[in-house]
Amino acid sequence: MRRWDIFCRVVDNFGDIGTCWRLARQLADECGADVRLWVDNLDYFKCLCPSLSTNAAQQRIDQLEVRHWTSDFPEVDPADVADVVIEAFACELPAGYIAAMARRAAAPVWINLEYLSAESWVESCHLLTSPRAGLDLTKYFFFPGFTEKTGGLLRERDLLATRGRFDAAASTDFWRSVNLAAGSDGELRISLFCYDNAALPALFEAWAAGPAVVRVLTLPGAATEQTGSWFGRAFAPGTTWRKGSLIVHALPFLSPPRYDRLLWACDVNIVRGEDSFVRAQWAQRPFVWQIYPQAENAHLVKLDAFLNRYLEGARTADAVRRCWRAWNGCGDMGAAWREFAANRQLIQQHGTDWAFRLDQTGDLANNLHRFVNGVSTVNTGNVS
Ligand code: TRH
Repeated sequence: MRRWDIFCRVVDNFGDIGTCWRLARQLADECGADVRLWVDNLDYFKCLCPSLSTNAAQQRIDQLEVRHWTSDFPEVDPADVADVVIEAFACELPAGYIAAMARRAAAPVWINLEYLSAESWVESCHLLTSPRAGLDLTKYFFFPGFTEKTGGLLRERDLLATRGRFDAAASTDFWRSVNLAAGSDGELRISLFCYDNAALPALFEAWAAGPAVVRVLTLPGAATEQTGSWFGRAFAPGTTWRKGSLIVHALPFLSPPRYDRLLWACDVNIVRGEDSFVRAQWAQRPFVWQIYPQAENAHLVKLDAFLNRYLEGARTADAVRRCWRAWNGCGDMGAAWREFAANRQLIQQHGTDWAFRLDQTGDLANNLHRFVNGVSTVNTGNVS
């Protein structure tokens, strides 16, 4: 099971490629896999990985082979089909590639890697199979998740140790690298990565009117653009604005390791989508999540499912729930923020305990690698 093909279609934003690239690197680094990553949109990928060429059909990025997945997918020789084929987030594989999978001497292990959800049905659907009609192929559904009955979350082997070594000096170095001095006592530093959010003006008002300095670091996209609208001026990386107790700096897009360090250095993180949401959990700092909005408010069910899991037994459950729900459009943001901030130390402790619990479920890349090896052993009849 050495050769892996991962297919990633970028729907929008950075989460699809951010997750696939992270998985690909971990499979190569920690599981010795030979990975080809097929991506249909290299422009989003380049934001995460500036050394990527957006013109190359094929290129090496560290130990990975990156292929540009275009609509004119090349003819595939069955021998060129990988041992393991990952279809990320139900992106439909090219028809010619599926035909080649069916003609391969030994069928590859075919995995559909699903989106992350804390809903309880995930446990019963994890590892379900779906035979491909007319072809001798089986697809397995692999769900990330928060319990040992799911595939777990992406977490590099050394992540928690590196996080643990990130001390005050490392934090000062990080701030210097983005042209800021270290934080002072009584000041709150908050990273802000979000979608367009109707609750943002109320949150800014609460910060501006609060007793302590709140220094906000906005990331490119809606966070920075909405901040510009709120201040009524253009806002671009490198600018700083102030109103009352609120100071806002616009940061450029950071490389994934530097984004992690920002999460570790801040007192509170506001994150979105899927991958930054997971990184915030490993950061072990109080965080607020804006979930990817879906039609008919379907996302609110997923938000509550996560809150129920995350806050089980937490003393600060009400404060966290109210703040997260307000940030996702349900409630009074200003009041909810004040309650969240007042409970920050307890929420911080809860985050550390939560990360420890998550760590017990293993990590997604290694769980997936183990599962795939189990399937291939059964398929080839090599059960010892
Ligand atoms: O960009 P997103 O909104 O992606 C979303 C979600 O994945 C969502 O579930 C999916 O349906 C949709 O895309 C199509 O948010 P997410 O998932 O947090 O991805 C952002 C990635 O960008 C993540 O890997 C972190 C990374 N990042 C950096 O590396 N540097 C940065 O400066 C920032 C702001 C993000």
